Amino acid sequence: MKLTIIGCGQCGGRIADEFALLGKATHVQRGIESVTNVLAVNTDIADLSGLSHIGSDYQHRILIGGQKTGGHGVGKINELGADLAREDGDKVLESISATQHFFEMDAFLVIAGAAGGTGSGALPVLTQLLKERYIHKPVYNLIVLPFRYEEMTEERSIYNVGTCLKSAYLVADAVFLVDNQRYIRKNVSIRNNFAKINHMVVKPFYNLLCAGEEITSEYIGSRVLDAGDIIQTLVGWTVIGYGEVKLPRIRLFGEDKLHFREKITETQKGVQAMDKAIGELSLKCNAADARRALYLLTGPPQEMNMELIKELSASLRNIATEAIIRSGDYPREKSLLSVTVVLSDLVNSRKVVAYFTKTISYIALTKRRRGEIEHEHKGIEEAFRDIPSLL
Ligand SMILES: Nc1nc2c(ncn2[C@@H]2O[C@H](COP(=O)(O)OP(=O)(O)OP(=O)(O)O)[C@@H](O)[C@H]2O)c(=O)[nH]1
Ligand SMILES: [Mg+2]
Repeated sequence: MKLTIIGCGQCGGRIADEFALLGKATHVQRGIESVTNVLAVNTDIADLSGLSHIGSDYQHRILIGGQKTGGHGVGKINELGADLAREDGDKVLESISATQHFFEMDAFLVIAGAAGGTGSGALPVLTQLLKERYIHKPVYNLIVLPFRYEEMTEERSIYNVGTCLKSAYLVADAVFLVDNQRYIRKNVSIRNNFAKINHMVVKPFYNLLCAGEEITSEYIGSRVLDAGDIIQTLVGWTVIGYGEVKLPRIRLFGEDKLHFREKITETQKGVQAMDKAIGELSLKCNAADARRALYLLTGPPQEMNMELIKELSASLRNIATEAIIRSGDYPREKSLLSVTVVLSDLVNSRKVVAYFTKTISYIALTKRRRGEIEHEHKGIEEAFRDIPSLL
């Protein structure tokens, strides 16, 4: 699958930068073009300057609202981020239409942190512009949710998250949710952590994007998971996870056959990789809430057998009880088995509902502070309607 990536704001720009690196890696390591173009869009010149892998020309690092903000960001006001993206959206569309091989790409991925100002506001607006301009291409979002400490110390973050999630849900074909809190590792400074987190956020896409683009016959699986399968799976709230298990190779002397003990553990290893992928999902959620799911098994060709695939399908079916499951195998590794899992079309994501509820409380609180009368308690559907849209 080939993606065009647009990172908005600091968070979105940095994750897009990591995707640009992934694109270079698939090209150099496998001869595969998985990322056709990567852009960063920001109101902040310093943030744009800090990127490493995205082209440094004005068509790849796009400054919006430069005259209004002086290139210094929107200070967490996501309505302003949305307005500036609307005013300068043409810059982004022009840059995209100038992309070489544009028509080879399968979908857009627009990325931002929901709690900030620029990215949170620009993401839904740019998504809408892309949907209007390129009606036949799916537009996906990848939205990063804040750390717990940010929610506690910065009141406005919750409101930004609530309005960003609602607006994105209204326009995007699917929204990947990524919870920063899930990636916190102890004893690492935040600065290093961001680089690490971004790497972990992007890694699950590596095999997923490559699998359907292989042209060398030895790397083509018996069941190829291609862009069509991925597009059919991605709808609404979505999470992604990746897990791998190393394979010790004790070959029988002079033969290319497995020792019988290894053969037994091989299936267990596959299931172990699947369990890890589920354990490492980008947002904690209940797999039974997914209406669609897919998994991709990657490993050495001799490890890919029907038994293993059957076992993995059963293992995912056990937890994603309501989902249509698509799957594929990709014979592309030497000494590890890895599993990538996508759960999509999630109904009642608890975390999302909690954001909507908290956003409503925040709106009520600001109204009370301003001396405006607040109406009585509301159900979630009514609450969803009451959250302002950025579109
Ligand atoms: N995973 C990850 N999260 C980030 C990164 N940078 C910022 N964030 C998160 O993104 C949120 C803040 O959004 P930013 O992207 O900094 O804000 P912005 O879009 O630049 O908007 P303004 O600076 O307010 O104009 C917070 O929740 C941060 O924890 C990053 O590189 N990786
Ligand atoms: Mg910023």
